[in-house]
This record gives sequence, C-alpha cells and structure tokens, in this order.
Amino acid sequence: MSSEQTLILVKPDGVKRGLVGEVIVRVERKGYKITNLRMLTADRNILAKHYAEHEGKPFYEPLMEFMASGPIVAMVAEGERVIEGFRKLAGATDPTVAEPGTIRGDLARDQGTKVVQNIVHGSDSPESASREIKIFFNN
Ligand code: DAT
Ligand code: MG
Repeated sequence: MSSEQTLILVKPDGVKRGLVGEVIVRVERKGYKITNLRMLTADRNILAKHYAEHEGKPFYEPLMEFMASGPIVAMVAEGERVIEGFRKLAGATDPTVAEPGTIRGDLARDQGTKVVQNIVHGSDSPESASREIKIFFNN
C-alpha cells in the first residue's frame, strides 16, 4: 500500500496539560512524518463539519463545547498505514480501558464528564482523513 495521510488533533485537554510535545514525540518516534501543523481555537462551524457523523448523539453538544473550550493543535502525519497506525498509538476511545502504552491509556482517565476527554483525535479511514485534512488545512 502506498503512503497515506491522517489528521491528528491534540484536543483542548491535551494542550492545557502541556502534552503537545508528548504526542508529537510518539508520532515521530514511531516513524511517521509530520507534514503540516497549526494551533487554533476551533469555532462551532469547523467542529460541526469535523464531527458531522456524531450529530444527534447524546454526547454531541458536550463534545462541541469541550472541543471549543481552548486551543487545539491540528497536524497532518504521513506514512505507510498511518491512519491505522496512529489509531493504535492513540488507543481506545475510553481512556479507562485504553491499553497502557497508548496515548490515551498512559495520559488520560475518566473525568466523569458527559463527553469523554481523551487527548487526541485521529482519522478513522482514508475518506475521513481527506475530508478532515481539508477542514483544518484548506484556507
Ligand atoms: P474516536 O475519537 O476514538 O474516533 P468517536 O469518533 O466515536 O471516537 O467519538 C468522538 C469523540 O467523542 C471521542 O473521542 C470521545 C467522545 N465520545 C465518543 N463516544 C462517547 C460516548 N459514548 N460518551 C461520551 N463521549 C463519547
Ligand atoms: Mg472518530
């Protein structure tokens, strides 16, 4: 398979806790190349596009509020099977059950909030990746 790209976000909890470097180190140590990076505070418009698949779910509003609650870091990482590979590095969505050794398993825990706060986002398919990269990096 040829090299692919994924969108990684360090979410507001990760930025607040000073874990941007930690996430970047893990991505780079694995051997993926970061080819683009920016810090922003996402507005509702951008988040509605990014999380369109979750609209209507019980955690949607808390998710939007959480993701807009502070700066995030968006980056594009590149490499063979990086979409799958970064999802493995990130670990399971629920940080309580995410395996130790993963970003979420090592660095996050249940906060008792309506939305799970788990440090990072990673695209889940080539279609999501190309859609999400355009949201954060086209204009
Ligand atoms: P992932 O980020 O692992 O791809 P997702 O796309 O299903 O997970 O959900 C997006 C984010 O929403 C996830 O990182 C944390 C939050 N979330 C998902 N499912 C949830 C749930 N059942 N309750 C609370 N928050 C949830
Ligand atoms: Mg997802």
